[in-house]
Amino acid sequence: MGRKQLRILVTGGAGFIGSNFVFHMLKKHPDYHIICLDALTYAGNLSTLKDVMDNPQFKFIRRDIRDRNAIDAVFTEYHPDIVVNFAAESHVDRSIENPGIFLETNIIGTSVLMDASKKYGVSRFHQVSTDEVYGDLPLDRPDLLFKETTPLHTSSPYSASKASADLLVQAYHRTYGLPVTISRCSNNYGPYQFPEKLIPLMIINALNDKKLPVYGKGINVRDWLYVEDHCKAIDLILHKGKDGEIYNIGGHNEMRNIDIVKLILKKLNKPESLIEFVADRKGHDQRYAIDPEKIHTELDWLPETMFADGIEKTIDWYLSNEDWWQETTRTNYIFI
Ligand code: NAD
Ligand code: TDX
Repeated sequence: MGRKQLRILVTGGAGFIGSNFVFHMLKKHPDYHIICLDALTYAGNLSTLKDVMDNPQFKFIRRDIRDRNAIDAVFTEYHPDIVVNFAAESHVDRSIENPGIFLETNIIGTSVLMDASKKYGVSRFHQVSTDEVYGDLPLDRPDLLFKETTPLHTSSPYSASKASADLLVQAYHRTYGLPVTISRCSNNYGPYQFPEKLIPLMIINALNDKKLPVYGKGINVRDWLYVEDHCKAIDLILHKGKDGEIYNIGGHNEMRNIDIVKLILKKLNKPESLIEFVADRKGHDQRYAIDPEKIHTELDWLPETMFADGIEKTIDWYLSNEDWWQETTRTNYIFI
């Protein structure tokens, strides 16, 4: 893909990773046009985008990726060269309570976007997927990692819906020749993460001297990546990735939930007595661990933010942006 003033349609850009991606792209490629499409569900927050709303290269449109007519009209009006699909229902606990909306948005919504991409023509459809499509790894086998060739083996309705979308993306590539790429990233953390996810929930509860609910014994392992590193990896895939390929993204940073919770309490100078062990998540995945060798060797990507720095920056961000999380927890239904 040569240098060109690309028009990129970013779906789910009012959410956590999508908004960080919008910021990254406007900064890194100031000549690109970014069209941000988001339905503003409970997880989407327009105030997140306030600093870029007046940027002439940026346009926000409130649309639902399940709405075929609306999506068709968006493609007619904006002619995107590239689509990056972040839009999704993303919280595992919600998928266990109410799977239906996950199937609608994550599977049907993705197919609606790909139908429009096929009809109007795009040079790339990029699907933002997750390491959860591989299922989990045992805690006592640190030698095992998820590779791009690891079979899909999902646990929750959320991960099953994301894996279904991945299969559809591959089907559109093989059947219709749609130029696609898929990235599967490990757990992200950083600014603007909705406070139902582990790290922001624990920071905010600790600040409010509320109990910190740790599922089971807290020994489940996640592989954490600073959100900016994820955004840089997607940018690279758009420009240098090969059609039809899948790229795992992760930084070899495995941690137990309980250790993250204790670290947050320590940084905030709060007592460990705030920790409350609660009933385990149904079907709780034990361990995720990404092998990022392919994106490293083929696209020269490496994570830049070490966890010690990233968690510090993240805690500082929540400390200085209380307005954001107060507003988002007031206006949107969440579990805290
Ligand atoms: P998020 O829940 O913070 O944001 C999702 C955004 O999508 C919200 O702004 C929401 O309003 C929007 N949205 C939801 N349904 C929509 C619809 N029908 N039409 C249009 N917009 C809709 O999620 P996130 O954590 O930023 O995750 C973004 C993507 O990255 C998801 O596809 C997720 O599966 C994937 N992912 C997330 C992580 C992680 O750790 N958070 C890791 C790997 C992959
Ligand atoms: O209150 C909690 N207590 C707790 O112990 C919450 C919310 C979570 N947990 C545990 C469950 C997990 O083992 O912490 C771990 C992380 O939980 P989440 O933040 O809900 O993330 P996870 O289930 O790992 O999924 C995340 O990573 C992959 C994102 O939400 C997904 O969108 C992404 O695909």
